[in-house]
Amino acid sequence: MTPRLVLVLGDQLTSSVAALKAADKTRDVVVMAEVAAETHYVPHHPKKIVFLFAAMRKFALRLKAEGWRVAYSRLDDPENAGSIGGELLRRAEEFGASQMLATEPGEWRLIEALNAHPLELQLLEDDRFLCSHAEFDTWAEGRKSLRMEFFYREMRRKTALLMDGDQPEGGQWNFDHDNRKGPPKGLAGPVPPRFEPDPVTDEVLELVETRFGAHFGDLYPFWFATEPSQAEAALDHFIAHALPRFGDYQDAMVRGQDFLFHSVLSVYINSGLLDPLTVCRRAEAAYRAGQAPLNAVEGFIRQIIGWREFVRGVYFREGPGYAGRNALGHRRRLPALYWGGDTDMRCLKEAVGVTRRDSYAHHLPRLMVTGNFALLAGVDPREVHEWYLAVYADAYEWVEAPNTVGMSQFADGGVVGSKPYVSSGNYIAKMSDYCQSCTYGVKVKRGPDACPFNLLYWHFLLRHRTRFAQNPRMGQIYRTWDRMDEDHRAAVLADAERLLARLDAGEVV
Ligand code: FAD
Ligand code: DLZ
Ligand code: SF4
Repeated sequence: MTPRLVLVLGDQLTSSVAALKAADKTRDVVVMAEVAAETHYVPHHPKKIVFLFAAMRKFALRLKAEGWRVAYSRLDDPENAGSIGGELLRRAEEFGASQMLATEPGEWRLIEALNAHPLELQLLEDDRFLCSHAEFDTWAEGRKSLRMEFFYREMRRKTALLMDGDQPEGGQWNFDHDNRKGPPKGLAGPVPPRFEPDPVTDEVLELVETRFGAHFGDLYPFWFATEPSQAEAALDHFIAHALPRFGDYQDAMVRGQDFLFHSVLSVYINSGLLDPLTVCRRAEAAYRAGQAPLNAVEGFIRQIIGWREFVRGVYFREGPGYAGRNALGHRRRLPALYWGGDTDMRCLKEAVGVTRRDSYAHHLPRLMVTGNFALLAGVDPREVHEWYLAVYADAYEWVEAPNTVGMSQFADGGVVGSKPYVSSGNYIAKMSDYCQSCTYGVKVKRGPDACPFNLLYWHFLLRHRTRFAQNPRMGQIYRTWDRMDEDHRAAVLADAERLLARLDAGEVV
């Protein structure tokens, strides 16, 4: 029998991925390829590229050890065709194959490329998720709006995680109101384990240093796990040292504390090194053993079986044009400070700083600092989306786009969230220690020293008054504005205009 090609992409690194489960070890050839097209469609952070290539190379070695025939293409192989489609054609010729098996990629871009490929394709749904496309569509059908909370309850019932019979453990589904504590002075979390690069990773580090030195982001020190046993050690460490306080300080941001009590596991879960349900069961076991409180464990599990599954459902249901949406008509260029340019805003300096160092930032800097600022300033959501997709090691479009285009930029017009996540400097001051060392005054409402978030907050709301004034959760904000002194209102808007003009002129803000 002629062999079939079995495509395994860089974020499908587990033997339980659908295409491998459907393949025949004695007949088929696994195709894995490091290709320029995937590294360049956005300028990925060098740490992300090292992580993927090192994890891919090690996965290929494990597959070979298990008896698979693997055709692995390195980026610097002279015959490398430069794209996934090109490599499939080259391997088809080499092995005399005319058919291929693939697991559905997490980006429409690649799904479309595979569907248009001349080889005969069997495309299998990625069943590493709890909720299939059909199940999500059934849940979503006929609903006026999609709300994560109701979807999440379905997932709790389906998995039986934190259930007490048919009731939620502790008598309520969601303990979010316990999870909004600002950081007390001196708050410090454990540092996630760091893994010394081994010879495989060292070789990739050299390659990436030569080829991607110009991309935004620090290559060294490289500390990510690149194989399942290391990722499991990172999970163990999180459960023992950070999970107990995950809930309390989920929204806190502290200078010099890049991770606080967050798990830093998304990079491993999204690439296949960790199984999401196993991660949740480990967290639940810690609760049942009295090692972590319910608000922490429920909050953590909700992120994975709730938000993670929900945004994936939205991405696939909304279709290929989703990442290009721009419901608010925002057109501003992304300011240079996102790529490491200078800024006087302490919060942005911190958020971009950790992103540059570690290809990571936890949810709050992503949502309430870089995301909030881009939305308030009216940056083109396409540019914002491409930035998030490039700079974070956990970013693939299925999860990044609904979070950025939807949750953070409201560019989908309200599919992911019912109202935009915007705030003035007040919220950042409450949840962080950033404002204490900022050039701007968070309590200053206008004038050159005013916190830019304070100015742009009102500018945003007024720009979009027609759209948002009718939103029942936002009417009160507009009433507050209307009650302010007229001269004050005019001064705030004029200052905001000046600030935006300075941003457009490339001045340091
Ligand atoms: P923890 O806080 O420890 O959370 C535990 C796990 O829950 C995460 O590992 C992740 O798997 C899951 N999770 C938490 N929040 C979300 C969410 N909103 N959507 C999906 N999964 C979630 N997450 C990505 O995995 N990839 C992205 O490209 C990505 N882009 C984002 C862009 C923006 C603008 C925003 C606001 C959020 C984005 N997120 C993304 C969601 C979230 O910020 C990250 O999952 C989280 O910060 C990863 O760090 P952690 O592993 O320490 O998470
Ligand atoms: C992100 C990425 C990068 C940078 N490089 C590769 C690669 O060379 N080969 C590969 O198979 N996958 C890579 N990936 C991940 C793919 O882009 C990913 O599979 C899609 O984004 C779909 O989720
Ligand atoms: Fe950010 Fe404003 Fe606080 Fe400065 S004062 S850190 S700009 S929120």
